Amino acid sequence: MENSCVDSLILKLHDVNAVKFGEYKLKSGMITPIYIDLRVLVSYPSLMNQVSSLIYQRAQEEELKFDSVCGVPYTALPLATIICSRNELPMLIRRKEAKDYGTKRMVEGVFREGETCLIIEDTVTSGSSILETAEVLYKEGLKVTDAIVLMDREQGGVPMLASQGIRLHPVISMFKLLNVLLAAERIDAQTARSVRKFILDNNTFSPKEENGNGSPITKKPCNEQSQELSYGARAKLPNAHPLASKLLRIMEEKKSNLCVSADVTSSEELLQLADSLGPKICLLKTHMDILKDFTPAFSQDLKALAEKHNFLIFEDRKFADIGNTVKHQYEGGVYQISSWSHIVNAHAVPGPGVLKGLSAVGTLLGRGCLLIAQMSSQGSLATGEYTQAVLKMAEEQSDFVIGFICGSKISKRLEFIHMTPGVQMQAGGDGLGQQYTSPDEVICNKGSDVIIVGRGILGASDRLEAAESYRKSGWEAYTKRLGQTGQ
Ligand code: S5P
Repeated sequence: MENSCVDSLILKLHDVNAVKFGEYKLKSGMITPIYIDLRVLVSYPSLMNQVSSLIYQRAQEEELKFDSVCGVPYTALPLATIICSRNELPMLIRRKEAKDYGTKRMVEGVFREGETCLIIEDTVTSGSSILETAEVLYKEGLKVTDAIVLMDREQGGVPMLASQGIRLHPVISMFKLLNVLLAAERIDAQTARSVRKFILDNNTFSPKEENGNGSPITKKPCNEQSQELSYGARAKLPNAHPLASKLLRIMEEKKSNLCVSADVTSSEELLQLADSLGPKICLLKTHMDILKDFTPAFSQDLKALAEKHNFLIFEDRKFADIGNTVKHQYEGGVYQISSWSHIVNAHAVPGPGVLKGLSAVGTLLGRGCLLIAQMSSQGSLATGEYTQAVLKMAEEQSDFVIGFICGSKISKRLEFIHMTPGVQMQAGGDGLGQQYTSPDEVICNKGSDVIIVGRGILGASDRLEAAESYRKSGWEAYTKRLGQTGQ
């Protein structure tokens, strides 16, 4: 879906007061700083048409297969009608109450048992009204696998419905809406921040997992988890950064959440590693400044190997300076990092300027950045409130930040990728402060997405065999987390 179409729709929704900022009381009694009221849409026919087209486009993008369409009453009913009429699709109407005469049917329209119905909804908070409609359809023998929503408030609807076997595809999500309104100066940074905070603090699906000290979320043990989406499903989230989507797709395709940290000092050895371990990994992490013989030609060879084996390159540069300096460090100098590395990382210490400087170079090239939210080394200062501040910085610049270097899952936003270094099969350390955790602990219990392994593989007598065993462990921990087996 064209970003510009969604952006212009967001501005129009704001024009017609379908999105309001202030203090509004919800049905639950809760006070919200943002109110979405799409009931006004019926008064704006061209907007109705635009919204209906985008909803239908979303279904096409996902290549959804269905036999009929049902709008959740009442606001989504006319939207479903337009979609069905324009595209000549059979529609079903769900009654709110069974009529007390005649057929007593809860679902009007012609259908056969076992057919699939696509649900359309205007706004989702928890996902409960979609589920309610799905349950009525189930009772009639219909199947519901997917739903499309115009506006997802990102308060737990996607994972809640996923846990019930329904994939929810939003056209607009709350964070996207805020970014567009902020960029267009319709709202100020303070308003955007307070809405973001409200949304993050009021997740309806999983209970609040932060403790009062602002410590990061650590996942419950695997078997107690319910909020999970596969890497492949996360790749398709509408707000996912294209590079994050690409990495998630690679992970799903190659069944690998392994990033090898290729900390070797000769370029020949690095290329040999990339070529031999390439099929096992989703990502190759480098420290170019430890190579004794770097040349620009070498970085091009590495890029070619990344294409050959379908992995991404992550230069672990840990930028930590003012925007203007990191811009030069990223683009120029000996290494010209931005020309060959898909992903880089940065410390949040300098404040948001570090990301502004990097994104000035990286955005046009389609690059992405990981923020260092926690470190694996003993005595690290990146904890507690610092980690929380990093999280906020990432949310505010999610058009360039694709995730985190961290010890455990710290953000509930499924678009962010969590990567964890300090991984070996056996817990322990290296005598210089490094601390190791096992792949199972990192992926399954801590809820991270990618294991970063250096010496666990480089120090093995058979590096390929070691890489395969880390890939297998990481993947098994992930499938365990998803509650699946045997992949
Ligand atoms: O907190 C961190 C962040 C990073 S990026 N701890 C880390 O160890 N790293 C990097 O991960 C580190 O620079 C090294 O390249 C790799 C870990 O290597 P290993 O040999 O200890 O697995």
